Amino acid sequence: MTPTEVRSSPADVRTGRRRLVTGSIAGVAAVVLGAGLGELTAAILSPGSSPFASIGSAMIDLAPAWAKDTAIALFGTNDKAALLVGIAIVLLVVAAGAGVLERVRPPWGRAVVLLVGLAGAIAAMTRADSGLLSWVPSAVAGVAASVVLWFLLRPDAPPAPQGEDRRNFLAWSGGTIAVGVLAAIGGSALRAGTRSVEAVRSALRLPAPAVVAPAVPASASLNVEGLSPVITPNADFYRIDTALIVPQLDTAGWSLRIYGMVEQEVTITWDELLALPLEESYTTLTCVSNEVGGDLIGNALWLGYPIRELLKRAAPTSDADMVLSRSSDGFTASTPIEALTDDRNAILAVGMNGEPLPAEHGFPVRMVVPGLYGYVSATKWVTELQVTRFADARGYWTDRGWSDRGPIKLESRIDVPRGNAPVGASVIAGVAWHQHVGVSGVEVQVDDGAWQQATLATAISDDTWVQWSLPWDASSGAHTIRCRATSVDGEVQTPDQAPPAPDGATGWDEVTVQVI
Ligand SMILES: Nc1nc2c(c(=O)[nH]1)N[C@H]1C(S)=C(S)[C@@H](COP(=O)(O)O)O[C@H]1N2
Ligand SMILES: [Mo]
Repeated sequence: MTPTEVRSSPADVRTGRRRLVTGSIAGVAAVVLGAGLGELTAAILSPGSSPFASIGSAMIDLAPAWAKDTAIALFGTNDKAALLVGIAIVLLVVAAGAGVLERVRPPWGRAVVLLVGLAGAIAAMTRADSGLLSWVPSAVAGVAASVVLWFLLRPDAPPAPQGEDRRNFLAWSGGTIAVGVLAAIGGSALRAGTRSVEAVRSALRLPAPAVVAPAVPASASLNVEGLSPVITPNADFYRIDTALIVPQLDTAGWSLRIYGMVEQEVTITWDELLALPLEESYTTLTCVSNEVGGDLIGNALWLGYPIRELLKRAAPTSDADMVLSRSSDGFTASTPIEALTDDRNAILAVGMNGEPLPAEHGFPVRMVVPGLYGYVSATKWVTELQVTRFADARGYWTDRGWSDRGPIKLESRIDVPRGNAPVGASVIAGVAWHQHVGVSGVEVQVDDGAWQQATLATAISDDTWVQWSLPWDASSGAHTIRCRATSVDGEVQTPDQAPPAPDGATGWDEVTVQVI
């Protein structure tokens, strides 16, 4: 063997590198075109079948609980945008890899691209709200990408094009990317133009309540700048759910079915629901993922019909102890049946702060149950109530390691001051909550001083949070402020720190402020 046989010549290295580059470019171009055509097809067929969203949704459902908790902790309510960016990056890397593979071992690159399309199609078909044709957009994406990949790297094309060939290759690749991007833009424009459910929603006039909520007393608000308003405007209300694409449910097709361990199965349509005497109530929703000091909490005026009345019609059997509510997109929540049959305002809500529910908060109908974290009670886009037993069925998050029951824990939060405060700052203020139990007091400690009673605003009810404040004479320097609440039943908020999983965070909120 002579040395020249094992060592690559400089020309070989250059050719090898060019193959790598042309392969990557062709792979990316093919996949961008496929993805764009897939999104356009989805926009025409049904938004729920978008290849991107299907793969993203499948990842949300398959991801281990810790990954989701980390995503919520890192990105908060932007967790979905972060996921989509992540998928796009991974897809581009896979695309480049498939292109190189096609260059050196055809047809394996095309096979990889087809497999990705197949994965999207399977993901789309396994969604709870999938239709007969949900696989089509991903199939279009996979087939288009593999045909284009074949064309750009076809066997008779020079493996490492130069001169005229190279310019041709780059022109075809660039054109392919441009067509893909245009298709994606066209798809999203089409989708924006056909938001028919938004039209249904904005044309809707909800009936006047049969039971009007008592007016919020002026003393519910302490009028401190920077303090969370007593009622959270819809636009500022936190949003947490597993839906990458907000389900688009028309009132015309909506119905709720109550079945399972009942004597009488009950189905109610939208018109039947609206004809019932609807009741208004203020309830503060809280997410179990809320960290101490976190903002996954909001208070609204809800309009709806008591679930207890509908359950009465269905007549649950006496051994049932849970209601598994299900949304159109397959989310489920396990609610203890007593929370839906006792006298609290557990409702099928249609209105939020005087408007129909916003789409992302569950239009047209969601559940609201005072006293329980959202994951076991607040099902949005709800379509089914299955009366069952904790021993026989589990909710979406229960299956992923969270507690099967989720009563909201006693908590309090400091809203003012946060970060820096000017010398002369004169108030410490925040909110406290223990829904369906009620808060009787809040104490504040500055540095290592004595605990001081804060002024408590008038709570709207035991089902809502309450504002609190304490006058403060801020001297310059760093100060640490803590707060702790006491509930109506005498419980004092524990200093023991617990993370959100598996049944809600505990501990005292503590902020350090620089007074300058
Ligand atoms: N369909 C559906 N409903 C859902 C969820 C979901 O993922 N899907 N998430 C629940 C959780 S965990 C919470 S905290 C509340 C949040 O309601 P919001 O987004 O209106 O604030 O909705 C609940 N309802
Ligand atoms: Mo939640």
